[in-house]
Amino acid sequence: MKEALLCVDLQNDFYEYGALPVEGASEINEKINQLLKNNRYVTVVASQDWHPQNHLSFASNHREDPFTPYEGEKKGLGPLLWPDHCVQNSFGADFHPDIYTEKFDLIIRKGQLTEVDSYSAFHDNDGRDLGLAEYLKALAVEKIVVVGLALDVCVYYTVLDALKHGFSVELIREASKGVEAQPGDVDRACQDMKDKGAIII
Ligand code: VGL
Ligand code: ZN
Repeated sequence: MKEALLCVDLQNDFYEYGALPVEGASEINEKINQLLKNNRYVTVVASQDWHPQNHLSFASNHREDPFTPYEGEKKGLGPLLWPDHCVQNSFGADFHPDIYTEKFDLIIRKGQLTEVDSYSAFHDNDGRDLGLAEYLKALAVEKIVVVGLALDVCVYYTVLDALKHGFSVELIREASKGVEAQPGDVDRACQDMKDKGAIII
């Protein structure tokens, strides 16, 4: 079975020193680099959160505090507003310097439209296709191994979309960490991914 490795949002802003820090994020790098170096994948894809400074997922653009619920009408935003993060061409949007990015074959940049967020690497939160499923199917990929940040946000939505597209999905738990904006988010996300057919190892 042909396998792809999908590295979700391994960007400075999601590490301990970043704008939207994920606790323990740097602990996943060694495992991810091992996977990147083993050359068993048909292709290695990385997603990159890539927002304009005026992005409406940023609490600052609503004069609100980060992590407050989004209460507007736009269906491509929410449920939460975030700190400013992964602004296009900023240090925070760069991949972590320790990650072997030379192994990436394709980079999917998401969240570029001001009024729409994109948690999944497959579709934005409005349903717009980012081209990843077609790319993987053209390579006859059947199974996707998923790693990265954040387990309870972008990894979670990416895994659900991968399952919807008919791929087998394996999430490597030691190579992913969550934001846990609400206590229990990581456990709930893992349970839901399992219920929908993902393998968590
Ligand atoms: C993410 C919140 C906002 C993520 C991206 O990569 O999990 N989370 N934008
Ligand atoms: Zn974002």
